[in-house]
Amino acid sequence: MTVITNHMPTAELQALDAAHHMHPFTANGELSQKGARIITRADGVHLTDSEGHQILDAMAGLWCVNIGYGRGELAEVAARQMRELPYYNTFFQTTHVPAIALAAKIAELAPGDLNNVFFAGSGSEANDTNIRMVRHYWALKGKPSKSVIISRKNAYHGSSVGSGSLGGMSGMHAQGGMPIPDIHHINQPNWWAEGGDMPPEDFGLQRARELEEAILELGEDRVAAFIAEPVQGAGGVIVPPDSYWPEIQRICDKYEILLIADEVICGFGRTGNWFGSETLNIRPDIMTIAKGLSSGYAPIGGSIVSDEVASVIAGDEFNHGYTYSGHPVAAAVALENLRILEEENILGHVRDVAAPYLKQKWEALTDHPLVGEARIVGMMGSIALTPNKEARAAFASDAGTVGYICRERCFANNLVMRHVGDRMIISPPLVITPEQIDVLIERATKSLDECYAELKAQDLLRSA
Ligand code: PXG
Repeated sequence: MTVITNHMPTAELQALDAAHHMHPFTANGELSQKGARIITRADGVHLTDSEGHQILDAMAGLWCVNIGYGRGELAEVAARQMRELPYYNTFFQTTHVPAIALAAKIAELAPGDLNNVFFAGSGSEANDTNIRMVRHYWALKGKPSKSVIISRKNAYHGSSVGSGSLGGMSGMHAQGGMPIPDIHHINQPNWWAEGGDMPPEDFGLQRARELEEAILELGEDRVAAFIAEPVQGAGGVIVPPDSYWPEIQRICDKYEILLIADEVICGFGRTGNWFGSETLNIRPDIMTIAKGLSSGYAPIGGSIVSDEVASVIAGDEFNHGYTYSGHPVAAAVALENLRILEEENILGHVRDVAAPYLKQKWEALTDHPLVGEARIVGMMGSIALTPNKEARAAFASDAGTVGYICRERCFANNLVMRHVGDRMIISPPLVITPEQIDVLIERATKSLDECYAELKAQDLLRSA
């Protein structure tokens, strides 16, 4: 196969990138010394870089390319839509066919009475919508004091000022004046790192009951909503103990608290159902969606809103919206993506083939001396690296030192497997085959072996 690399040498492109391109979540000074890896094309589950390396993308881009790369149908639909109606807005009492059709399709797929869609350009924007919508909802119901949104530490809900405030990433809150007022964070259900001597199920209950404690402390008349990812993604694929979500649901039902499920990663097949809320048995009032909605082929996000909440919001002008809310090209692409997910029974492939196979191989990684726990739900998994499994010990080095070494080994072995602190995470395209999963595991194991050798050589196998 002829591999098309680039019209310019890698070094020249890297120099231009370093000179002009500010990367997100990156120490750009450091990167410009090193040079960014340049991805030139992709097909199926594989990326090609400017040096011609074929890389297995076990992160599906940034958790989003659910149907895999290279689906020409989406390109066709985008081109057709651009010719027909490249842009029109959905303000001022207008609409267009792609937005209508996509909203109707999402309403059909979403569970319960989640029948109403407010479009955004991304997950961050959608969560900003949610902040304003839930507060406005309570104001319209005559309870304007219900403005506090409870979220969790180490949650990720986006990077705008609002959504970044909802998120519980301390590194983000430390920069740029976040969080905004009336956001409250409780602890996460991360048993491996924080469960101490408790059995996981007891720990799950204890962490869920922090929600109740927070509601009672703040006052029920102050709390508007609780927001959480069914399974925390960017926080390190933290799968909660089974006891956690039923207790959260009970608490939200007991008090007058709206439940927002952030489905940006879990949605559109990632957990084996259309929504993570179905897999984890959650009944949200609002869902945040993005990423897998278009498999990342076009930027689009949104909020799926219950009939109850939508009917209250409909009683007033909601002074909120984005130029690209329901963008026709993005909406048409998303609709085609949903067609492919549905008609090719990709969720069936996840449930019956890919997820069971991956689970078996993934959990076997705990045989490796570096791997403490392995957790996986559908097609999102994590392993905790540790110097001492029995003690569930953290490394003596700064969190992320070991994870970074492992990630560098993965990159060198043509595998995109990320690290969050000292956890390694995967979220491959849903269409990955068992043969490709074998390659993934083979490269991951080789990388773990090399990482282990490097830790030994550098005397980094010490416990905190
Ligand atoms: N909610 C969740 C659960 C997410 O994972 C967002 C909201 C925000 O979506 P946008 O489209 O505004 O990025 C996300 C995004 C990482 C990483 O390092 C994860 C995300 C974004 C960037 C980096 O894993 N998730």
